[in-house]
Amino acid sequence: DLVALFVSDVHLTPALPQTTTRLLQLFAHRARFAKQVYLLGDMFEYWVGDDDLNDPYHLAVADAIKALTAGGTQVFWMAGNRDFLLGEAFASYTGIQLLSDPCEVHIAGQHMILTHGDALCTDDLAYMQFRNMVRQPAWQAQFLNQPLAQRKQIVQGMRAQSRMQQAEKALEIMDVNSAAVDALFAQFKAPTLIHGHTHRPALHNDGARQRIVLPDWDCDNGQARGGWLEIDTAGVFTRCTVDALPT
Ligand code: OKV
Ligand code: MN
Repeated sequence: DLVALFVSDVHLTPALPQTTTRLLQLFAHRARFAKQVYLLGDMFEYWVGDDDLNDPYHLAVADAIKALTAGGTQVFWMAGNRDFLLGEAFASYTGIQLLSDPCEVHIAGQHMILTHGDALCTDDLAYMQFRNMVRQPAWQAQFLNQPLAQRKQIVQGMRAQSRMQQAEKALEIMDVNSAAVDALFAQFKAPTLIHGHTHRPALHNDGARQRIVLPDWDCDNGQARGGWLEIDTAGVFTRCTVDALPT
């Protein structure tokens, strides 16, 4: 029996209609049978503030999450490096519960650590600096104080600059730092770590501990990338791909 399901890095945007459809299918079908759903970051390609919830695309996604929580499934949300500005207004509209990063959970008798994963990429010094800046409440308050259109423009500018420097691709494939992973395992003393972000889906098991890396999604561009992780009542994990969804 399905207990919980873990998803991250869907990068929802109207520019990826097939990816959006697949995620909504997951929410409408398999996820309904889970007691809990954990959304572990970068569900949106970017999020500039909860006042953008009026956007019909964002509203459609929010309504799909709302239908899940209304059906009795608990939905937990952890911020990624693209949607860290999602806040209480979105949470109360959809019924999701916001998680801090990292966080410790016990599910189906398993003690585990959940994190988005970007904080583990400590070798990327420039990104760590950027992250420290934009995660500060004061920085966020002044950013959110600007008009919605201006915020969108700022983020589009960042994205264009990132593409221009071809930094996006190079940095996006950067992997976790193993000392940062060791420190996280040591801090929580849990044998299991689940994260996304790196776009390197894998199951790393060294006998003492396991690190499960969730896949990124891209069902457009002629690809069928994407999937989620399930845990059943016996505490057994299953990795599922988008191919398992109804067509
Ligand atoms: C994505 C990464 C650039 C890594 C910014 C609010 C802020 C979203 C954003 C801006 C950057 C994503 C959306 C990009 C990933 C990089 C560099 C390294 C390690 C805000 C919401 F700051 F304005 F509030 N961002 N872009 N990197 O250019 O696509 O993942 S991005
Ligand atoms: Mn990410």
